[in-house]
Amino acid sequence: MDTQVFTKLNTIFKEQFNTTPTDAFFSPGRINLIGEHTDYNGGHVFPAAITIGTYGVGAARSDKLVRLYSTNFTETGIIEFDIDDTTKLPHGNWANFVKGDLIALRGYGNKFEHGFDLVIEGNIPSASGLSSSSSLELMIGVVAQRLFNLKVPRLQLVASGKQAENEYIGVNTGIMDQFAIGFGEANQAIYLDTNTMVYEMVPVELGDYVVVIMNTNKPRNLVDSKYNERVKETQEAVYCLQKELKINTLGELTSAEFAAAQHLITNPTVLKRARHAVTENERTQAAVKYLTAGNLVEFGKLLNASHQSLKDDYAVSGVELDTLAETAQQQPGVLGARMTGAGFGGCAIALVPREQVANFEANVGQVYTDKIGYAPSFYVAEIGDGAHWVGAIEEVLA
Ligand code: GAF
Repeated sequence: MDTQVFTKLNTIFKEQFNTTPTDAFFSPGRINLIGEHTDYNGGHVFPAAITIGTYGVGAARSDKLVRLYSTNFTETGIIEFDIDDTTKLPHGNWANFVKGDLIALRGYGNKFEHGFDLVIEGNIPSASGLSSSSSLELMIGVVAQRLFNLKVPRLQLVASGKQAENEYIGVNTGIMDQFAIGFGEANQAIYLDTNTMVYEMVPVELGDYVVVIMNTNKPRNLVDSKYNERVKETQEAVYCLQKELKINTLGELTSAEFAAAQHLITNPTVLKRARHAVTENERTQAAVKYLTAGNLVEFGKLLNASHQSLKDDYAVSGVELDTLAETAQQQPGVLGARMTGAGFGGCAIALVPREQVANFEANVGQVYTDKIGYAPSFYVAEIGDGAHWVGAIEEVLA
């Protein structure tokens, strides 16, 4: 499969750039098992890299040009700029993620003495909330490592991706997506405390169950502005609580501590947002314990509770995600289901008995199509490795 994609990209590279690539790269997408909208609140997250993602073939240049081509956005053709040029491309241009990432990497003192050519192709469904943007950012990180021979720690690639998102694109995301894509390993999820940045790899052993990804296929609008609104609301909650508590983030509070101090938050909307951040952090810690102990039933219940909280308190769900998650929760043998990622469309996940997957997809698909007017898509999630250099092109194609 990979060889096929790289063979195709190798041909396109030659057609578009009239030269040959030297190296092949892959950067995955991610799902988040639980711990949603906690990463910019100093809480815990539990994401995993998946086997779908962004493929790339590239080569260093001797001049300072960067030339980019994506088979997913053929209408933009080749995008070309000087590697030192920081001017933003028009809003929505995919290459802004590349530029933003290069700027962030340079900010860490990395020197780019020359440019590069890169052809990419992603198989993450567009606007699915499986983090195609972080996948691209980390792709640029591993391309830079290889083609500029940068000896940078992986965490710097991760931080650069987040910085590109926050400072260049203008969405105040946390670090979960880039971290999952930077540090992912096959069959393991990452239990990360975003307050301390201490993390642990946790084997995802699901026995007779699989994680099914359910895509709403809803065109996503306003995600960025709504996302930034949630960031502000939870920051406001922290300011209110700081009148009496010595905290910097909501992730520092247990739900009992929060309950005792919640009178300090007078705005009912802000109160609900904060309650989600605090309770979701606790659910995440408990969920990891249950998964590690092999208690999938309790793990699944926490997935359901997470969805409820994201719907009622955090208001980042919507009729499409609710229909998928709530219909999934009622299917035979299903242990739990919830939206995954930022929300407002995108994907949900469900813990489904392997032998029930076909029935599950048929039933949930039918209910969703009847209610929403178009069909969802389903994929069985496979947890894969983080962003990496795949190899020298001639070896990859051999
Ligand atoms: C998006 C963001 F990029 C993440 O940082 C995280 O906040 C997530 O939404 C919600 O949990 O994917």
